[in-house]
Amino acid sequence: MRDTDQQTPKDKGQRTTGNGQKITALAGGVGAAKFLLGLTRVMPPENLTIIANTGDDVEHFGLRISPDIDTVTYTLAGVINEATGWGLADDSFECLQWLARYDEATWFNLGDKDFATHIYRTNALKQGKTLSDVTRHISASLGVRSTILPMSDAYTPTRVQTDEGELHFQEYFVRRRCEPQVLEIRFDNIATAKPAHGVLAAIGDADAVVICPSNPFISISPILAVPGIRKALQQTAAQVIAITPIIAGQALKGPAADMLRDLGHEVSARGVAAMYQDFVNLFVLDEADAALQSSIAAFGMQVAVMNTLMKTLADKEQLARRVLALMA
Ligand code: FO1
Repeated sequence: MRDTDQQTPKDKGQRTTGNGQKITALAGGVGAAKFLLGLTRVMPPENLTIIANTGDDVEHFGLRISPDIDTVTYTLAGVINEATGWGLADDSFECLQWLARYDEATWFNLGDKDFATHIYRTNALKQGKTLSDVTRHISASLGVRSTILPMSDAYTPTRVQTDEGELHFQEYFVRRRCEPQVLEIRFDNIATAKPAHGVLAAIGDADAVVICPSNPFISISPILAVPGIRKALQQTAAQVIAITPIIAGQALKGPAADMLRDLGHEVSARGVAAMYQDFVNLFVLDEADAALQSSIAAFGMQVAVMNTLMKTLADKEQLARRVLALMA
């Protein structure tokens, strides 16, 4: 439970209600994007600010790639490849195939249209623009009405220490398909990174902050590790709501369950709640895990139980509506 503020979660929820609520979300990639799509369909998208993980960012072929920012942006713009959850719909891979002729690595599947985003970003960064500037321009150009902020303008790539040595997160995740055992995770340059402009205010001024159903180690922890962000979450008067990324001991996508195990945490939604207990007021648990409710409440959080599986657009909207109702 936060130590700086004695308000109960219920008191916090009474600050503002209805469509005027300002909501800030901490987001990773695919799981977060699904929830945020639902959210933007049941609330005014302009009232939503998204703080996106950039720990997954990678420099590849000399280009700066920001997968989580792009996944959220493309999803909210309606141009995401729905089959994969990342990349652009109806893309082709001619450029990558041609690169293979020069013996370049092709394990990271960059589509031809997607390349344009990375070329634009890299060029703009080279010209002195910040990642925040670039992100704003790309999202505005694609018609996204919510605000998307990178967690930081600094490049802080996630390094995964494994039984095969240290790997960039994308090498661990895509090239090595999460097969190596994870020993430790660290974020380059994080000690000197600053929250991007607007990030701390978005947390401090929100009516509610939502921690999206994202991997706690490689999607949410990099955001929390930017100096000042975790403290802002502990100190905000906003209700802080986390949605479980783990259902019945399993991650819907990606290595969250393996990482909980490898890094010595309980492999359950309770294991995730324990990681967030210093700043979360309310934990959203899947109904499959209803039995964990009282032991998570013992961390000093309220617990809400609902279906958190988001297979269809209707599921995404329903989860978003139910999470919004917790704020009313
Ligand atoms: N994920 C994969 O599993 N395989 C890929 O080849 C791949 C390429 C890729 C290219 C651009 C992009 O924005 C995302 C991409 N992703 C790919 C997804 C990405 O690795 C992860 O979803 C995130 O970094 C974890 O949130």
